[in-house]
Amino acid sequence: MVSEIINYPYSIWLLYLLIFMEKGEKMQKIILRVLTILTIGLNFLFGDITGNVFRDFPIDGNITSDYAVQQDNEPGIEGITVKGIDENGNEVTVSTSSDGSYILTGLNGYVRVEFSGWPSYLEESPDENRLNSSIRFVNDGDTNINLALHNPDDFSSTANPEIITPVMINGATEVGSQSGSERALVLWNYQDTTDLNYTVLATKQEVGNLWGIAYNKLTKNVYAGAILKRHTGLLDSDDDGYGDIGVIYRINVKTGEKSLFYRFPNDDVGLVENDENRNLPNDTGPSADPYSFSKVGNIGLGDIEISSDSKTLYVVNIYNKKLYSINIEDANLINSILLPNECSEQNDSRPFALKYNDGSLYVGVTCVAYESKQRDDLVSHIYRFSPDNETFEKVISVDLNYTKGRVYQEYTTGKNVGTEFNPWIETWGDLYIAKSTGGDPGLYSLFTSFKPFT
Ligand SMILES: [Ca+2]
Ligand SMILES: [Ca+2]
Repeated sequence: MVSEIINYPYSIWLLYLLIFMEKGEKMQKIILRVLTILTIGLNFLFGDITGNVFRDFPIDGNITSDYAVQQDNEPGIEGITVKGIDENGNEVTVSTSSDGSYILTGLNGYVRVEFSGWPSYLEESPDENRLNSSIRFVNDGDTNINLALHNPDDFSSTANPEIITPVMINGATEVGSQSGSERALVLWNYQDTTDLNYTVLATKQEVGNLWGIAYNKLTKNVYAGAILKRHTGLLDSDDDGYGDIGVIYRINVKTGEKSLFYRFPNDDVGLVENDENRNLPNDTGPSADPYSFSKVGNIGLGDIEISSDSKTLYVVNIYNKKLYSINIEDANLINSILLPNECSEQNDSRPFALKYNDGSLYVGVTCVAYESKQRDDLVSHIYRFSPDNETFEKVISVDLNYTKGRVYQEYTTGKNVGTEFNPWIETWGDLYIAKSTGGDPGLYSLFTSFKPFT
């Protein structure tokens, strides 16, 4: 009540004070009731317009959120311009505060409220009551004049959407073999974590070993890039004796149709022997695979991403350390740009990660200390890429020389193993040979050397 009283026009204040001076308690109550009624009426004439601008997300925990309604997990948006123009032509312009709220004061009667100045990746949210518009016609004194904004890339009509992921299983890609018939790309529902009720989109004999995934929501095509991993095979479709590591496949989720979308020439991605030369078995049993040991993480492709408008596929090339842009429509190369390299030795840079988020493309580059062999040189960098002027802006750097939790403890020595990241190595003999966590140490020796990769 006190806060409301403060907002009373001056004349009402005087009246209120006079009543209190009379000290007539019964009369006070009557007058307060009258004042309350007056307040409601006067708010209509002299009140403020208030509201909130916030970000809509499709999911709150495990339940679907309502669009145009602010749930607990949905933050306010700072810095949105709110302009009010009343029926007398008075104008007031404010900017939303850090919690997304705003107040328009000094307007009267009917007011046109205009919201503007939000980032281009956000749009007005759908609203079943059709009230969530950036232009509103309200009365002075109205509250909860809110604006909900959302990123269409985030949209989901369900809390249990389909997800697609590669699966890496030991063995060669030989057509008709046990390992070749294994799954390489699967689709299932996000919340189905126990029943393994998945759909196989592609097998190893069709696509080899995959990592990078990008999805075109307009055409329902999933794009998947090959990657070199020890013990798991790659196709050799051109039969040149080398595994196909520069390939990106296009697979339609609805029709199952598969095709090669893009292939980097061997010179651009590096070479690794094919399954036969790597002596990979035609089943899922163990293999030595010595040829690929020094090449994992040094050749081939990193992650791939698709732009919000579904027109451009971005690809990280680990081998030549470039970011590629490929036209989704005709699979023509748009351009390639050398990635930033801030490592103490140029050969220590390993680009890999890629993520398109809220209208920006982010790329991860790790300094792996291959040349320097100094743990203090281990650093992870994240850059934001601007396609318009083809520049990179550093967002964050994280030193990776900190002590982390152990992976396990040696049985015989009690030594904690895996408490730090190590400089990059390419020779088997440089691995740390840890003793077993139990049983015969000789029989169960573990070979470890944890490498950071962003
Ligand atoms: Ca919501
Ligand atoms: Ca080949």
